[in-house]
Amino acid sequence: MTPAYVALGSNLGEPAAQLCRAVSALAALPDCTLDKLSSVYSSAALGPGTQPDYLNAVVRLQTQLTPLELLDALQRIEQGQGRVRDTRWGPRTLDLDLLLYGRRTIDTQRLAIPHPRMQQRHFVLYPLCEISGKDLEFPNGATLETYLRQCPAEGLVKTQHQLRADTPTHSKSH
Ligand code: A4P
Ligand code: MG
Repeated sequence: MTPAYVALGSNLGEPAAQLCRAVSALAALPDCTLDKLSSVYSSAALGPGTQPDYLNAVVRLQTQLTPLELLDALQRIEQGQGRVRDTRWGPRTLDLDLLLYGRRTIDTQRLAIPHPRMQQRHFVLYPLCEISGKDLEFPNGATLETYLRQCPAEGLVKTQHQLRADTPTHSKSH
């Protein structure tokens, strides 16, 4: 089993409900165990134009899927929740980004791990720290603490929403 961290984001169509549905779908993935869930955080949208605020969270899976199999699974979950890919950084019902996969580095067009922009994003780093601790090591040997020091939490608000894996969308098959 390899630990894989996944970032969840939504700013359309009842974001809190979208995140809970995504958690249920992640919990139901074959060859994966969902073992940690962060709090849900709110922040202003980073990107072009005016968009609704985002809700974000990070979860950890222990997985036997390969990185590409996991990416495929994440994209199927996004599509299942009505994700339409039009504008880059545009508003979305659900965004699932693979942040880290063990200590692997991957740099292809389809998949880049660690996620290339995660080190600059408070809405990724702080929920990640909540479930991994600040000593988490990146493939380059840097710790999460180093990145947190360079990324103020200003504008990031911990909400009362709880991530729950309720009402599984399908049963788990092995
Ligand atoms: N891809 C490559 N590496 C990865 C990876 N590690 N995880 C490829 C997931 N996908 C990866 O992604 C485009 C392509 O990236 C995929 O086809 C995949 O093969 P996408 O999800 O279709 O497009 P996107 O999300 O619009 O682009 P991107 O670059 O993932 O956007 P970001 O960087 O995730 O930014 N503001 C707040 N407050 N909170 C947010 O969550 N999110 C974004 C999206 C902008 N502003 C935000 C937030
Ligand atoms: Mg994305």
